[in-house]
Amino acid sequence: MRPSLFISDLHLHQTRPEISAAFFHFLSNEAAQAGALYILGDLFEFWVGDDQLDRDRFSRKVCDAIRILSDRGVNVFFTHGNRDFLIGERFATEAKLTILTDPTQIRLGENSLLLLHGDTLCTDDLAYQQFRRQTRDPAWQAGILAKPYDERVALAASIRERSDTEKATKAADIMDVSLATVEQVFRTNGYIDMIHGHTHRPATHVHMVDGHQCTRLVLSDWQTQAEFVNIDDLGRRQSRT
Ligand code: LP5
Ligand code: MN
Repeated sequence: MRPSLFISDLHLHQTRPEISAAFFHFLSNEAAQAGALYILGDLFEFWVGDDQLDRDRFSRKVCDAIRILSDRGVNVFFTHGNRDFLIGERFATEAKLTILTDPTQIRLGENSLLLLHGDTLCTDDLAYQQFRRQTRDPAWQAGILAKPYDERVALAASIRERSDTEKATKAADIMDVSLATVEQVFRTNGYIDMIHGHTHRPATHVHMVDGHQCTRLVLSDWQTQAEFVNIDDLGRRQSRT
């Protein structure tokens, strides 16, 4: 059996050629040897709707590279991030991947794992949670998707700018996960281990929750090289780069 690989927070964009190169290399090497690839959100720097595939050649190239991986027999899964929550069924079909709800439980060998982007754990960041509620509302999304593409790109840039301005004034711990929320998520999901990204604080945390030992693996964002976690078919973690 081939292992499962987990990645998140690549923030792919044509202005980050070194990360794009690392991603394409990863797809044709490590990922091509895997049984499954789980992309846990923020694959793209931003996504304004699936017509981005027609309007942006770089996005099309990423989509095609994922489809080639899928055609090689690797099962590809995707969870929405806070940058690419507008990825839809057209992208999924053309990239030949499956969109997972957040959170999703999977089984690897003896072990179950909970997969999520991680932004839902950051409940102390009230401004972000308000933004999240608004942007995940299907009516809001339909209104946005009805706007012209160029307008959506400009809107995304202005939200990015405002987000960066607001982040500069937020305390660092506000932007990390809330421990109480993490414990509650372990509780409601039967104390299985979890993997998430979003915080860009790679680590392996062990939590004791109601007498259960639970592991929370936080994926790294991609800065200069491929960053992935490899879990074998028995559910054992093999390596981290
Ligand atoms: O992204 P990151 O990691 O730097 O920061 C996040 C939170 N910020 C966000 C916003 C994204 O960066 C921007 C997403 C744009 C792409 C989507 C475009 C598609 C829709 C528009 C196109 C039509 O998620 C940041 C968190 C941080 O993680 C840590 O968890 O703190 O949260 C914020 O900064 C949120 C701000 O506090 C509030 C943002 C207000 C924006 C208001 C715009 C109103 C939108 C209405 C538009 C009609
Ligand atoms: Mn994120």
